[in-house]
Amino acid sequence: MSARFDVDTARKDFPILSKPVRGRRLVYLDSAGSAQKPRHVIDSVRDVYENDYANVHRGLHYLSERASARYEEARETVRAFINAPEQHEVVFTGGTTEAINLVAWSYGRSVLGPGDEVLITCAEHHSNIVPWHLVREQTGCVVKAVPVQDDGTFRLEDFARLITERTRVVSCFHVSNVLGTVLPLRDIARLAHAQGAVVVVDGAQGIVHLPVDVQELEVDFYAFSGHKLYGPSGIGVLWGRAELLEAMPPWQGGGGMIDTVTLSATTWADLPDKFEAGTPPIAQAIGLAAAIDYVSDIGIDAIARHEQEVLLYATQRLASVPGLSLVGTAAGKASVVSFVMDCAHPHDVSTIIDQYGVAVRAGHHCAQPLMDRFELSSTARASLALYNTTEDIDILVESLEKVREIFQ
Ligand code: 7TS
Repeated sequence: MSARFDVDTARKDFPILSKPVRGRRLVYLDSAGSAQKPRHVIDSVRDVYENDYANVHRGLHYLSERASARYEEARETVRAFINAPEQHEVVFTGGTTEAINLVAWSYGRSVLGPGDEVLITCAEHHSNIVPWHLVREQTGCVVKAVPVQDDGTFRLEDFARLITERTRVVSCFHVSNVLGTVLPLRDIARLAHAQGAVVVVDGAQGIVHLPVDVQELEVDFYAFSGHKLYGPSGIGVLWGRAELLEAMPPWQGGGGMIDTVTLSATTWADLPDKFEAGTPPIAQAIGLAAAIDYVSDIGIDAIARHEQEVLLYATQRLASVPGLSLVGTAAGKASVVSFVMDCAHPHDVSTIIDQYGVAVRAGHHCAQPLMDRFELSSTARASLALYNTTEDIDILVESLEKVREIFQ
């Protein structure tokens, strides 16, 4: 792991960053939406298709064996990255959304009954709200939400108050995709476990900015997507404790997840195959492993330190733009900066600064309950990745000055 991180060198690893946008330098500040890909990932995906591609776990021929071996090596790479105890606890999914749906449909539907409680927070992405609403319709469970303070902070005492003996599941983000707030997962897990509830973590943003050790966090499930971690889209991970996954029924049926099938009955395969029905995202899993290798080579701590420097700079510069308000200023937050301007709607802000090559996301960020809480319909959001620089922030701030000139 390198102690010093050189952002200019790292930027050269990402081919897209040197392509002009509207004739200007690309300032890509939408990595919370999806991150750009380093050449190492792009090359590894191409390499699979050029050299080692076939369906996995089905053929006994050379290419199927090669593809299967690489697919399973990818699982080991993920296991090591999150320090999961066992390789078979790592289930490949299509993304965070599918991973949370797996937990909701399989675990949730089997343990939840009328009046049982699922505790989320008011800042969840819709993918950690809607699956629980769907399961509520089937089970009669109750979905409650932990409130947020004005600065984007969550109070542990609110978790303590809302986790009761009726709570069966606590499902919450690691890093908020709107506020950047980091939740104290281990403290939450201890409160939940004391009441016999399990903890599901939406790690879509957490895995990108923080070192994740699922054993140290003491959580029960951790879900994330490849595409936000510099890997391909269409691949994600659900890690779960073996004893929980083993007791859970499959939620999708098909090839690859069975032990035996007759016309009248099916028995399931062991973990992790039980939860991987159908042809999995093969090249994508291998590409995700390449992304993890890339990130691990630089060092997630070095990346986090760099991002924190740029975040501090961005926070200070944006706070000095007249009429701009930051949404989410919790201490220790990760690299997501949401803001609103008094002179223009976030959609207009985003459209105008796009003319200067600046890509930010504007909208509700799939977190409508959080928007309601702050009485906003949307925000603009600059989200950072390892390749962002203070120069990117300077260009962002200059382009926001243009917005002010237009609207005032
Ligand atoms: N959870 C969080 C916290 C997220 O930020 C996202 C995606 C998801 C879940 C869903 O991930 P997926 O890969 O399954 O789609 N967030 C965003 C975003 O903030 N802007 O675009 C996508």
